[in-house]
Amino acid sequence: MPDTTYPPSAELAANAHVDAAKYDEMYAASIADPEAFWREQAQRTTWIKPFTKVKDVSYEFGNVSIKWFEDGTLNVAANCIDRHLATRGDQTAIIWEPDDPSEDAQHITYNQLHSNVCKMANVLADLGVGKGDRVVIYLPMIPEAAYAMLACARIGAIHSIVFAGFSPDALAARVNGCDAKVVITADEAPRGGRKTPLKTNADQALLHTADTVKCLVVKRTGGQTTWVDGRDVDYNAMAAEASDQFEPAEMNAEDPLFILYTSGSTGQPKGVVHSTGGYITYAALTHEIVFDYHEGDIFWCTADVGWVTGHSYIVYGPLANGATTLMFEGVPTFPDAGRFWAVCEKHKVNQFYTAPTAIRALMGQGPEWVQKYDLSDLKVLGTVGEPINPEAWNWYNDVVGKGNCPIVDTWWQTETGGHLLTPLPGAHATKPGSAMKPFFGIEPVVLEPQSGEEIHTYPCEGVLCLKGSWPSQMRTVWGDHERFEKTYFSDYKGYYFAGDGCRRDEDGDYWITGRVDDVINVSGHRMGTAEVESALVAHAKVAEAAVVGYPHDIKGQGIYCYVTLMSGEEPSDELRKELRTWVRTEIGPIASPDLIQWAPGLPKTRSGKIMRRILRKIAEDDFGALGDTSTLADPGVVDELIENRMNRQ
Ligand code: 6R9
Repeated sequence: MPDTTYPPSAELAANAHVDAAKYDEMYAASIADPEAFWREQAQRTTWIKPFTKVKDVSYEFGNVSIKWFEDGTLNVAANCIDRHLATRGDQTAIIWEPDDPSEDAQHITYNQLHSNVCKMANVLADLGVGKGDRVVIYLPMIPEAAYAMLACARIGAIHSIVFAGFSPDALAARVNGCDAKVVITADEAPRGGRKTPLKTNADQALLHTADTVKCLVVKRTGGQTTWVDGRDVDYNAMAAEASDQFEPAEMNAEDPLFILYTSGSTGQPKGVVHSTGGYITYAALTHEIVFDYHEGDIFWCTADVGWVTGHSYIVYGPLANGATTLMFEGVPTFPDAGRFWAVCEKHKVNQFYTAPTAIRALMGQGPEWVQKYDLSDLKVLGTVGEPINPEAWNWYNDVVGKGNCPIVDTWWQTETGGHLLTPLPGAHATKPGSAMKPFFGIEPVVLEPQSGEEIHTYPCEGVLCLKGSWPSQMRTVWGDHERFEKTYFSDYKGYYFAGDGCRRDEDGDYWITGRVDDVINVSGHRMGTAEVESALVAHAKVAEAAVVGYPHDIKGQGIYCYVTLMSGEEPSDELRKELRTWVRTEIGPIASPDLIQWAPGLPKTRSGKIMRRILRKIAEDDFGALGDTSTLADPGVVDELIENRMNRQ
């Protein structure tokens, strides 16, 4: 528990959408009568046919079904664009800041957004994309990424964005996973002064997909790409000819808006499916309330649209609110460690939303990089993706916010579509490291991990679950509803199980303690240890591998791999290098092992299960407290691993 809490300034609280009294009143109302609360909140969405039914939800294992506003119809692109045209057609919708600061930024108005999205929709329709079809988007952080998302929404097609840092194999798996008709990519993705050959990656991926998949190529750098006639389509040439009008499709509230693949504790990433009506309502509401967004503000979320944060808080939430949203192509440290603050100054950013890993990396570069810039337009700071350590929180608060900007530490997941736990900037006295309070309509519970009983005492610690539903909850796993139920509704019956542990303090505020499953969080990116393990064992020289997270100063967690080689293979530095490259090509650079330890054997139970708990302790150098090792088949393995742990690199 910190000694200090940080209340909002009187001025901010007075002008905020929600102050302390209003939070209490609205939260209580949202729990007492969720139907009435959400019926009213959903009026912020423009419906073609208004809904009559608010929700129909069952968390009963074997029969899980989640529906919101189910008889309403709407179009998300019309909500994000068309309805703003009469009042704010000439207002900037998207500010685009390129990787290289010497290149011009772009200001795209709502009118221009409309025309560009309609053109993209016409191009996709020409390629045969219709309602319900899947489109994979594999693009850099360029305006066309937002056009592509909204063009799909306009048509009623389902987009699935694959982060541009993913490898051809990962791309192919996702294209095949959802049977996409089209992959939208670009020639190259500039990032941090380097260029990723996106089209070349797509070419490799498309060798492993159906022959009918088309590849729509956006020109970004003009770099050379090979061209497959009949498959590849030049976006810029088509768009130049396309009409700038496209009638938005009437979609049911429960039609899928997008699929986003995310890591779980086992096997292949799963396709998280989000709905149309509930998702847009919740993304817009949380964007306005959590960041206290006001008319005319410039909002910047530094995420990539390849992650859920970019979906909800670069594109859908802000645009549904008629906001000005900043889209940044680059990285925090290029051309130098002052880039974030240079962009804040240049575009007069009012709300800034980033990840703890970026804050920690910049903190290490010293305060002078921040102090060089005028950050007086900043009002609210946000963080997301992993627990933020109090040291980084304090630096963010003091050096970036100058003690004047409330920090919203927002806890949520790909699966939740929007923020679930967070302080509100005008309402709560924040605590460094705490995600604080439930958002409206959210009922967190702390369960005793073994019994699954709700803990009602304060303070307490356990696993974090949610009682009841909220509009932007994921609806299913694409093509595998059983997996959806098993992952989220089987361990603790009657609840949504988030996979995180948490503490609730004496004031009732929540502190996320991290994942309780085999998911690790590397620089705010989720990774299943099983994914890295299967990449490693796919290498011809690897017999077995076990992967765990360990504390890492900048990344939060690093990837620690125990590798057993095939008999006859010798450990070497070259092999280590080879395995790193191997994992990077199998999954992508974000999965690159930080440490590899050669392990002649792995600690296993008699039934053959790897005891990761022990491997985690050794990785953390905490082998004095290994706990119960009596079920190990061969306890000698553990001593060997401890003795030889210094061979990790
Ligand atoms: C939005 C996003 C979800 C996992 C989640 C948790 C961790 C996210 C956090 C946080 C502590 C926060 N997480 N926000 N942990 N404090 N404010 O990150 O989605 O990529 O699906 O990751 O990230 O462990 O379960 P996603």
